[in-house]
Amino acid sequence: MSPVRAGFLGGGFMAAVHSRAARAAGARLVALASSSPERAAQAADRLGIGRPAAHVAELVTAHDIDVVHVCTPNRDHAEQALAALAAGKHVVCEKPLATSVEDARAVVAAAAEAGVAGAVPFVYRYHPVVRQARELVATGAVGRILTIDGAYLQDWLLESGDTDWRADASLGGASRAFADIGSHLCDLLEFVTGRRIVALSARTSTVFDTRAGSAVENEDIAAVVVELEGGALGTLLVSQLAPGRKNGLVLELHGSARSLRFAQERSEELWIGSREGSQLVLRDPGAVGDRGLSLVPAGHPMGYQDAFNGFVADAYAVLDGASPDGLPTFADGLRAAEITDAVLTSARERRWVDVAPVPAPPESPAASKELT
Ligand code: SOE
Repeated sequence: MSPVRAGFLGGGFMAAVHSRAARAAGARLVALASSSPERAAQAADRLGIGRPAAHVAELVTAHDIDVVHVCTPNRDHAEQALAALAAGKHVVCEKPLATSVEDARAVVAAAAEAGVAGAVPFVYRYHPVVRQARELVATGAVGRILTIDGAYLQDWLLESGDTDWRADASLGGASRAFADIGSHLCDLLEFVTGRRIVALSARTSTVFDTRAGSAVENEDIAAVVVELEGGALGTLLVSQLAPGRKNGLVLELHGSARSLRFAQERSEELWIGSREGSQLVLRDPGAVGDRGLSLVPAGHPMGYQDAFNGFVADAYAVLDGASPDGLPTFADGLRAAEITDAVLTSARERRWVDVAPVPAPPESPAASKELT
């Protein structure tokens, strides 16, 4: 297939990560649009992307673009994804897919209708040891899953002077910490265990009423108790005010035979616990589940950008008609919106809330639309 021709909306940290991954996947980096033509020109130059676009509409309708990467503030994700889908583009949209369940549903429906691919970067699925953990659960090595202990802790919003658009509910959405990083934790939990969250009870807190002089209307912290299909119970803590935790995503599960623990800041390791003794397994290309995600031999640490590169390579493979195992699609973006909505409802009404079951995937000729 001719190289995928990629366009980018947004010029910040995630646009840099997406563009590096697109380049690694062999794409042509055609154009970038941002909040102004000047910012687009600066970002296109900094990221080595073909040309700046005057605005979003120009980019999503460009004849020489096949895939649009949406890397803008959360409020714009659904609208921009819908515009790209309406133009027949495949879309890789940063999470959250939308800031409401209703908008997320609309994006899922639009992608199915357009018969194009839609992916959302729940990229922690792409660490090889995460696939190994998933395989150990799927093959029964862990036994019956009994409990989950998960957390996603950061410290970049620890001080009242720390802020960015995520702390503005009109740009980031009604949920901040949970929608931003709790969504990764829940996606990883459901992906590794193969079991859905069926009910939850949540509390949230906002430590500072204002940040850098602006009112704050979304949460800094979420504590959630979850019940999974099959009866497993779990506790999840999400905070962006945990000193010293930079990107502290941790998932630990306890089965009737073994326990597993993955810590993203030590992404080459998988802890496997048992009553007879425990082991710390290092990433190994020959391990079950690796599926070719290991790009280098054991002992040569891979990292976050490698995981992202694996995700984008899979997202692009769909354009060739492939169905990569474990690719997070728009359906997973909708799932995250449903769980986030349940967390906000539970915290507001101080009660257990059932989480909407996952609908059957719509029959769609997704990505059957070969690139011309
Ligand atoms: C900021 O919290 C952030 O960049 C998230 O938006 C990403 O999804 C996460 O992977 C790292 O932290």
